[in-house]
Amino acid sequence: MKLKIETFMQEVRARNSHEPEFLQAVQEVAETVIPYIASKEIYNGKNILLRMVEPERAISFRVPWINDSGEICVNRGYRIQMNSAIGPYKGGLRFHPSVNMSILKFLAFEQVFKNSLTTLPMGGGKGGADFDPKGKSDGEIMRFCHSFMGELCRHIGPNTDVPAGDIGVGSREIGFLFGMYRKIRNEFTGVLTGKGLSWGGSVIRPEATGYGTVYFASNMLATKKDTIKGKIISISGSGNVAQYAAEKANQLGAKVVTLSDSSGFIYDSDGIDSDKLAFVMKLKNEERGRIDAYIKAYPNATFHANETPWNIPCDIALPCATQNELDDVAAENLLKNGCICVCEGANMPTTPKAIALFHKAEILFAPGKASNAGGVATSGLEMTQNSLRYHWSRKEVDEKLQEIMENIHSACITYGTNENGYVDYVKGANIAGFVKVADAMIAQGVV
Ligand code: NDP
Ligand code: 2IT
Repeated sequence: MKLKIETFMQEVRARNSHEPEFLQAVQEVAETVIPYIASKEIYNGKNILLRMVEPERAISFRVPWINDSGEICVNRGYRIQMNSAIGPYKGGLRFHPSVNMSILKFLAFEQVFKNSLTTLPMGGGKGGADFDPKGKSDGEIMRFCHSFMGELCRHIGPNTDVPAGDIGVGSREIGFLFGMYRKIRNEFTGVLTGKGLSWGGSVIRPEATGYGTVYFASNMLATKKDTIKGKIISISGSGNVAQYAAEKANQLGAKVVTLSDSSGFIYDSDGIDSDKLAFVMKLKNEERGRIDAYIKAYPNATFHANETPWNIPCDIALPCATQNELDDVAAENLLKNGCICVCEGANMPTTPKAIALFHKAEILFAPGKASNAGGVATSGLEMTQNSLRYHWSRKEVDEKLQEIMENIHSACITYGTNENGYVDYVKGANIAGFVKVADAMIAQGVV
C-alpha cells in the first residue's frame, strides 16, 4: 500500500513540484483514500484520484486598479475550477498577499471533499488575488473588487461557479463584487453567496462557519458523553470564523480565553464574554484595527506579540486563522496541557506532524473539510433560497445547519472508525467526501 501511495505522489509531485501546500493536501487524501480505493472493485483501473487532483480549469488574470494617490497598481487574480461532477463549482475568494496557485489549489481540492460532505449539490472551486486589503481605503477596496469582477464575471454564473468569501473577503467585498457582476451581466442572480440580507443573502451565513465548527465539536464531545459547557477554549484568528466560533462557544456556556491576528494573540483568563466579543467585532469589522487594542480596553488581559495561542492551557482548541498555524511543537504543548479536542475552523491549520501527534494521543481531532463545512453548507442554502426566490427564517436555517453538521459527523464515524473504536475523522471525512464525487465521475464517463 505504501508503494501505491508513493507511486501516486511521485506523479503528482512531478506535475506540481512548486506547490507545497497543494502537495500537503493531496498527500493527506492519498494516504487515507488510496487504501479504500484498493479495497473496492468499482474503482479499479479508473484513475479517479489522479483525475481529481487535476483542476478542470485554472484561470489566472491581470487585475489593474488605481490607488488613492492616483498610481496604477497591478495584482494577479485567480479562479481554480477544480471539480463540477456533483454541482456548479463553489468556494470562496481569498484576498491576501500570500495567495498563489499552490494555496488556491490546496483550498480548491479540499473544497471538493468538503462540499461533497455537506450532501448539497456543489462542486469545488476557489479563487482570489495576491491583493493586501490591510490599510486600504473603502474606495481602493471598491476599485479593486470592481476590476477583479470585470474579468471574473465571464467565468462564473449561478449554474456554473458561485464564489463567496474567505480570508480578506467579507460582506463589504461581496457587495462590491456583486454590484459589478450585476452591472456587466445585466442580471440579478445568485452568483455569489454571503450577500447582504436585502439583496439575496441568507440569515446565518455570516455566522455559519464559526457556529458549524462549534456544533461539530459538540458532536465529537457527545461521543464521549461530554459537552462544551464549562470548557476552556482557545481560539486563533479574530476574523469571521473566529468571531462566530467564540459567540457560539459563549452561548453554549464555554469560556473562550484567546483570540489572535497575524501580529500575535491576546489571553484573557476571565473569558472573552459577549460584551468583550462585541468590542472585538467592532474593532475588526468596522475599525479594522489590530488585536492588541484589546488589552487597552481590558487591562487584565495580556498580548503576546508574534506568537500563536497554543501554549495556553485549554480543553478545546479551535484554530480559525490560516493554514499550518498549529505545528508539532504547538501540538505537544496542547497535549501536555490536557487538551482533549482540536476542531479546525480554518482550512488545513494543523500540520501533518501535529495531526499525527493528536492521532497518537487519540484525542478528538476534526479536519476543516468536515468541521468548517457549515459555511459552505449555508452558502448552499443561500443558493437554494435564491433559486426559490424565497427566504427562510433564522430558526429554519440554523436547524438545517445543525442537521448538516450532525450528518457530516455521522459520515466521519461511518468511514473513519478504527478497529479499536478510535474515530479517525481525517480518514472518515476524506473517504466519505471522495465516494460521492468518485461515483458521479464514474457515472459521467471520462470527461
Ligand atoms: P478573515 O479574513 O475574516 O480573518 C482571518 C483571520 O486570520 C484574521 O484574524 C487574520 O489576521 C488571521 N490570519 C490570516 N492570515 C494569517 C497568517 N498568515 N498568519 C496569522 N494570522 C493570519 O477570514 P476568515 O475568518 O473568513 O477565514 C479564516 C480561516 O477559515 C481561513 O483558513 C479560511 O479559509 C477558513 N474558512 C472560512 C470560511 C468562511 O466562510 N469565511 C469557511 C470555511 C473556512 P490578520 O487580520 O492580521 O491578517
Ligand atoms: O473554505 C470555505 O469553505 C469557504 N471559504 C466558504 C465557501 C463558500 O462558498 O461559502
